[in-house]
Amino acid sequence: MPAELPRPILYSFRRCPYAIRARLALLLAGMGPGQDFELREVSLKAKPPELLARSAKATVPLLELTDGTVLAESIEIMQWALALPSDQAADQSNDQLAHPLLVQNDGPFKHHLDRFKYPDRYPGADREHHRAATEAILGDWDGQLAQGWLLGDQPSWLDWAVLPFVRQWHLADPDRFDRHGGLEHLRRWLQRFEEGPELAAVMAPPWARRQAWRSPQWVYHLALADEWRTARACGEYRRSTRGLSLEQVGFIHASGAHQVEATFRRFYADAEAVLLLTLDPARLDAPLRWEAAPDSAELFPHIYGPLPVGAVRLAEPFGLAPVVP
Ligand SMILES: N[C@@H](CCC(=O)N[C@@H](CS)C(=O)NCC(=O)O)C(=O)O
Repeated sequence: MPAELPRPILYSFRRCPYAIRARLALLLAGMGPGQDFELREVSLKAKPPELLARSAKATVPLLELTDGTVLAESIEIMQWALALPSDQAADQSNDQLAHPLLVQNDGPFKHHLDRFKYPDRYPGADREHHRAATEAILGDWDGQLAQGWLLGDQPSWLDWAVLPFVRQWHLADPDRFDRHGGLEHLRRWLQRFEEGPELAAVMAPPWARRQAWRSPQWVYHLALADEWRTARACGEYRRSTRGLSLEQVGFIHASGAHQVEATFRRFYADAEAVLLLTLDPARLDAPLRWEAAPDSAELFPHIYGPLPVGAVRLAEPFGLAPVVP
């Protein structure tokens, strides 16, 4: 079999507006996940070690090029994908990062949007104040959209960069957005985006998945949801595999990133509520050994002791995607 050529790697998060703008740019540039780059959907609650190793801030999106270059800002990814000029020294007007509307979007608009959407996450945030601040900015943008798009009568990188954030405002309070006077141009602009094929494409597989990418540096365990609930209540998990305890087997069965589906098919396919636990080996107290299963030469991770709840980075519902005939 011919060796696979190295491809850029995109770390992304389905709902993140910065990641959406990066995926849109890659789509518009004619690139696709699985072909032109590898897509790694990330859980922001458990960022994979590979992402943490690439950037201290470890935000998504992040694009790692095959020569090791790391693009850790969504606008850099857009510049790269759309081959936008990015030479600040040559021409200030070509520097997308400095565009006043982008600066306003990524700065004050995003600041107020977050506090308007999630006032509970920001102690002391006055939702009405932040809503009014975002509405004032939207009103300004509406004036710019008289020609249809932010930079004229054709869509540009700036529209793709800003639209995912305005979409979030719409999702936060659809009734108010739809009734608001003075936002007619902006509503038409957003509606075209929300109903267009580009957004639909980048929000669905293969561009966006609901399950996180599995790092080969972690190990995985399939658990019945009620057994995991019991473990959380007492601080440690003591099941080995379906129907057998740690005491009966002597270790807890686990899988490597590439083995989860096969394990699921063998033991859990008919179970009702199955969770995939993502385990961080560095947080285990007991020894972890890769050992051959009794009837095969394939090595599996075995944990020789109870699993502390704190070693589980993620617990997500798991099932296999239906097979498309
Ligand atoms: N300036 C960055 C911002 C990216 C960003 O903040 N992404 C969020 C998700 S929407 C994130 O990764 N948050 C996780 C964190 O900050 O730890 C960009 O444009 O790419």
